[in-house]
Formats: sequence, structure tokens, C-alpha cells
Amino acid sequence: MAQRLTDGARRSAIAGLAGWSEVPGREAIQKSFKFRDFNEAFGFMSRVALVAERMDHHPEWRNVWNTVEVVLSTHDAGGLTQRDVDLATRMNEIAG
Ligand code: H2B
Repeated sequence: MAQRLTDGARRSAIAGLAGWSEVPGREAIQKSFKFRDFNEAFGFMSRVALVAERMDHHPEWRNVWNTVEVVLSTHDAGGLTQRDVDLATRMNEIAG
């Protein structure tokens, strides 16, 4: 099972992830992605869904029209792992 990142590793990983921040009171990271319209937001979610399924690592997310709010955490480990960092990196790449 993936290991939780140490405090230092977690902080430096988040510092390297544009737009991502810690969720207060929970070992998780969050980002709000904004797109031109629903079509682009849902296109992003569709592309991410394929990646997430391939990684067997899935986001908590919420879509309202052109916005996709994402929280990442590794449920099996009860905290943040490299798998969250990898998925966050892929999400940033997909969003462009
Ligand atoms: N996604 C996330 N975010 N955390 C997990 O611990 C996790 C997952 N575990 N997707 C996977 C699926 C696990 O439940 C399956 C059985 O591999």
C-alpha cells in the first residue's frame, strides 16, 4: 500500500503543484479548476476519469457548470501519498 508522505515531503510536494493547497483539518489537497464553459469542464473530467481509472486512484470532485472542485487523498492510507501528487500533476497537465 502507498505510504503517507512525511510532513516535509508533503509540504514540498504541494509547493511544486501549481494551484493546489492543503485542505484545513484533513490530510488532503484541493484545487478549483475553472474552464470557459461546461463543455470544457466536463471534457476535463472525462480525460481525468480515464487516467484515474488507469491509476486506480480516484478524485473526490464536484462540478458546477464551468468549475471543477477537486480534493485528493489516499483513502486506503488515511492521508496524502505520492499517488495524490501524481494524479494532481496529471490533472494540471490535462487542464493545460
Ligand atoms: N482512490 C483514492 N483516492 N484513494 C484510495 O485509497 C483508492 C482510490 N483506493 N481508488 C483504490 C481505488 C482501492 O480502493 C481499490 C480497491 O484499488
